[in-house]
Amino acid sequence: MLDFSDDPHRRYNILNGEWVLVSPHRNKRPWQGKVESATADARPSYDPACYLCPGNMRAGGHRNPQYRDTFVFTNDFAALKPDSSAGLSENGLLKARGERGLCKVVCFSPDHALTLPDMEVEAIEKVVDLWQHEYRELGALEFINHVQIFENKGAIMGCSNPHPHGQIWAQDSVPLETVKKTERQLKYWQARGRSLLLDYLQQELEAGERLVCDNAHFVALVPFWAVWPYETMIIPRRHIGHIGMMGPEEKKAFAAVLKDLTQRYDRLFDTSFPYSAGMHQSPTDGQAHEEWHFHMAFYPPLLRSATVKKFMVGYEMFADPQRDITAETAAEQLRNV
Ligand code: H2U
Repeated sequence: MLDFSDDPHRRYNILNGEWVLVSPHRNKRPWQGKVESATADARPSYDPACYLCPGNMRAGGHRNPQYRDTFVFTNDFAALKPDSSAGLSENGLLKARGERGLCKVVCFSPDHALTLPDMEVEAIEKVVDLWQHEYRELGALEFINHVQIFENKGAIMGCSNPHPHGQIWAQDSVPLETVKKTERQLKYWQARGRSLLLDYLQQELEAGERLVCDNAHFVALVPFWAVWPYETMIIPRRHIGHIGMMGPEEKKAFAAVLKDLTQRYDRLFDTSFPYSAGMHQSPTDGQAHEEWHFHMAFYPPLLRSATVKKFMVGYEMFADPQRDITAETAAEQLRNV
């Protein structure tokens, strides 16, 4: 019988079909790395040099309005453009495809000093409203088959500006991670007529050991197959395929669980916790996608303090991802902070 807290083992990700190597016994090895204390990050509520603050100039001569809640604009350095040429280009073994799309930047708050966990639930709800609106509007465009909503938080994650904001990249093609998740959810849906992720959630609610926090409509947990040390996932209790399907009570509850989870992150290492967080949801390709179950994943890079980061290197670059601290231990720590 496998001892999850001691034996090296691999765990299977039911959503994308990948494996992660777990080496819990390595937690007993001595740590001689450097642990630095995090520097306090006090910021003003308004920064005249910030390109996201209300009333300020952005690149290319655009001025932000005096927005009071949220503000969305087309990225001035968009990775995708709506009018670029589409179509396949093939030359022997060299294959390429023109890609059309749109990129937007979403300011969560006019207050430069805040982050999601500092914001009031009512203010986060306005961000959820905006995400919902953008998913619907962008997804309805004829050439948009996938809408990726995400937030990069913290300089350590390559975020260029501490002003609370996220991004949306909407495009013609469905990216590989969503293709993989669609395939597995569809297979399960066709075989059993049930949602893969909802059945998974049921099993996690019964087990309890990987749960972090929850409310009437959402559960946050460390997935069994988590790769990043403190990776988490927010799963709705109802079978909804995308953020466009959330009702008013669900949006409120989603805002509340976002605050709860990110506050726990901040308390874990007493720092403004960096992460990349993103929603995975139904593609907007005109299909019904009944198999899809919305979820939001958080991939934080920190390992054991505000400054000790996990590097995905060596074996992980060439073979599979690997972790030492188990999903169960990470969940327990996040539950207890
Ligand atoms: P990050 O949070 O990942 O650094 O992204 C901020 C985005 O803001 C980035 O994609 C855009 C950058 O292109 N941006 C503008 O659209 N206008 C500006 O004036 C500066 C930055």
